[in-house]
Amino acid sequence: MDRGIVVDTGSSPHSLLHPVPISSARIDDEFWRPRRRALREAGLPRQFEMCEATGRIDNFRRLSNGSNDPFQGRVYNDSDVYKLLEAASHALAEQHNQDLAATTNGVIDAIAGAQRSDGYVHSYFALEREHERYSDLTTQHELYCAGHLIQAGIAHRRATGSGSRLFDVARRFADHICGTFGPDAREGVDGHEEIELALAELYRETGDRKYLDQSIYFLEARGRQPSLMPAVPGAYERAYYQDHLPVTEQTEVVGHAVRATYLATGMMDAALESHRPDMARAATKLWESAFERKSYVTGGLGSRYEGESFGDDYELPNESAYAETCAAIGGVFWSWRMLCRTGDAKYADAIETALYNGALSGVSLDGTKYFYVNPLSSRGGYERADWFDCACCPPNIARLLMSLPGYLYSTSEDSLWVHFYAAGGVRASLPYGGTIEIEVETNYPWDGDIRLNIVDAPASPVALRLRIPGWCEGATVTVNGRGAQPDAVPGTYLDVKRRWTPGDVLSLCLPMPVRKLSSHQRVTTNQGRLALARGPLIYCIEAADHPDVDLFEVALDRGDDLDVKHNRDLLGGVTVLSATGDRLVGPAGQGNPIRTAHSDQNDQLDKVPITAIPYYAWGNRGIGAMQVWMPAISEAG
Ligand code: FUB
Ligand code: ZN
Repeated sequence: MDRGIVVDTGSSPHSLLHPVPISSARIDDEFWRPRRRALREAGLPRQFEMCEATGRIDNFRRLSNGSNDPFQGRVYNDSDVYKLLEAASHALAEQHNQDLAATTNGVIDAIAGAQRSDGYVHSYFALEREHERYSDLTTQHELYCAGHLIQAGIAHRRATGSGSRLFDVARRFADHICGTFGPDAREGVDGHEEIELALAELYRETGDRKYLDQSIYFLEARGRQPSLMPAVPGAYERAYYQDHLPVTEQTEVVGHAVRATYLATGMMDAALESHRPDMARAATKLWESAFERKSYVTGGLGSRYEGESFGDDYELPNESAYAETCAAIGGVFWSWRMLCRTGDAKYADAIETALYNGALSGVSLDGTKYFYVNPLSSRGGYERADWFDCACCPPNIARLLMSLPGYLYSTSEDSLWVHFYAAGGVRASLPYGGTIEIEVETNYPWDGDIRLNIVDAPASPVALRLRIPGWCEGATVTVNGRGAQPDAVPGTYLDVKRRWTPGDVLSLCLPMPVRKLSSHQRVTTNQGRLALARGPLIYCIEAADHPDVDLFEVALDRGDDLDVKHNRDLLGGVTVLSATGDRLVGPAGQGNPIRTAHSDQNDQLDKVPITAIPYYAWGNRGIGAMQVWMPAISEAG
């Protein structure tokens, strides 16, 4: 119990970093607190209502109440309920809530009632379809659902203690799976990865090696010749399922984006838990492919609607970006394990980008509406929804944000690592002995001043390892008002090691000038364009701030400075960037999409005020156009 985040690498022999449990870290800031509260108080209850209204929970009840009611919805609907239970469990771990606990227990009863006598649980493959069990692992998500049940069970046990009924149900199903699949039993692998990471986590939770072996079996069952995934009607080509090559031979991230991120996450679990440098090597290559050549500036992953998939290198269209919320979240899970194994700050940078941008945009400010697809440009007409037929994203963003305290800090040897900056605090045991407690004061991400107040520390020296984000030039540190360390290199952790005493104050300043970003020349849609960023936030312009302007005619001057102002009354409090931009007006009579090249020079420029808001906050003021990448002009020539 109380080991916190589902990604519990505490026992991982090949992890450099050790986790700090959710309940040992506190987030108490103006940025995360309101949105996490909105999710906890409005979003989670609403998601439970939607699961009820759409028959997702009745699907379980029909197996125990003798009603013979038909199954409702999509074959993988059980997984939405499990992810929601996981989110609720994280919320309960942090703060008890009578209503949430009661709702959670009611749903757990329904699931427990649906478990078959041999441990199997899937509300679709039951009763009239019991005989179809495991008949189509390629497309039917049975082990995917099982994985989410296992993760939910673990989170519930960590939140509530060893008597968790959900955990018992999940473990029995895991035992059933271990007894069914393997080299000496039935060979098989699921078309949607998820069981792999869940079984690795179950190994961490129980110490029973058979779960890790089973996870590795499923990893290695991918990409065999011939495939273990039958090409059933309606199936995609093998690369969609990452089944085109053995996983350790894959070097380019391909296929369905959520599947690909979950696969790499599972590979990293194998690398963290057992001696599998081959898995780590392959996952590292895949990470470079995904994050260095196929990732949006927002941390969005997966550029194609077709197959919800990764595209080619630098294929990153804005308006037709897919960038599913779940894929950005999968990228966080994956990068977190890369970070745990290496301590390399570039993985933390990737997590931060998704957290503040392409994942966070998945939920509305009030916590009750969701994006599935996260474009970087919209002509309007696109808005968040309460729910979806395929509702994978709402509970996924909920479970990520509810587990957020577990991502802020890690420990190693005599060090406390501070990965992400949020007001609050942490009390952590250090592997070399002793406990360190700090209070954090900051207004991050709106400014980069961070104050760490030492509350408690061991008598021996402790290193505070502070992440200097890759975007931050000129960071400075003082201890008790005196300059401590000159070299704060962007994209590294800065070590400040000393004997700390209660009352010591470490101040970190991360300057946050506005940054104008451009794209690699191969990102064709972004040529001649720039995007705005400040600190970890990517900005966009939205119609609501420009009522009389067509956003697609707005350009920014490369040389112009932008004003930076915090507006407490806008969008829950945001720092906005403003400038005088240019409205591009084409030469008279030239409405045709194709013009002679020289006529571009005749474009007229009108001055227009531009206001940019953080990308995560767009779409909270009605339906309207939005742009991240804006045309850039150079008036100075
Ligand atoms: O197939 C289950 C989930 O639904 C996937 O992860 C999402 O991409 C959506 O297709
Ligand atoms: Zn999704």
